[in-house]
Amino acid sequence: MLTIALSKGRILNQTLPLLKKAGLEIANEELNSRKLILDTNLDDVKVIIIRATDVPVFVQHGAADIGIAGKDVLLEHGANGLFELLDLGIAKCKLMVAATSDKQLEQNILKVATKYVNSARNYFESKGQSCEVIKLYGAMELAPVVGLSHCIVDLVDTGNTLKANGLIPLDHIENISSRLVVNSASFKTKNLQIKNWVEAIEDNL
Ligand code: PRT
Ligand code: MG
Repeated sequence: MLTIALSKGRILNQTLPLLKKAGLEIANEELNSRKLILDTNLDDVKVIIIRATDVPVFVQHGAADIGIAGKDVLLEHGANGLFELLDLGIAKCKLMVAATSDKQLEQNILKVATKYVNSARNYFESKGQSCEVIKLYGAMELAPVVGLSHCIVDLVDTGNTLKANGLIPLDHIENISSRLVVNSASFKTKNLQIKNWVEAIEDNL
């Protein structure tokens, strides 16, 4: 049995067609049901659909053999116990620093609001900039506007969300897209089955 963990939300809609092209289908009744473990057209493959941030956790601990999640989430989680095998090139965006003006970044200790605390800390440390990272779970764009922080680290696609909140994109930290990851133990014990799936997906990208 192979278990694949998918991120619900915007990544899911772009993942299902990729899986279908590789020969894996989930019936609409399954997708629309309240079940958390979904059957597929294949007897030996099950799919679980969970929050994006939980995908690397399930894969790291072997509760799922394969996972699909954003590079943002994977960077934040760390590479412990999992291998990144494929860039799926979907749900693309950029991890960026944004603020009301570039002057805001000129601080002895920069206050940064973000959901990506590890990525933010690593980025500013690598630049030799001292920072205080404030963890938020959403609406990061609000933080500089209400004086909670000097800047934010967040995902940017069109830039419309930043603009609507009076923020400008400043530093580019990382290009983000969704990646296929594999549990490192499963990669050994189920190597052939996993390799076949990865190749089938890759061939249809
Ligand atoms: O809702 P939940 O907390 O479970 O998770 P989530 O909200 O993180 O999930 P979801 O469905 O939004 O998917 C998030 C994943 O999609 C991220 O981990 C990325 O890998 C990927 N992705 C790609 C994005 C974006 N593009 C994106 N633009 N995730 C979020 N955004 C947001 C961004 O945070 C900002 O608020 O969209 C806004 C910016 O968009 P623009 O176009 O206005 O710049
Ligand atoms: Mg969401």
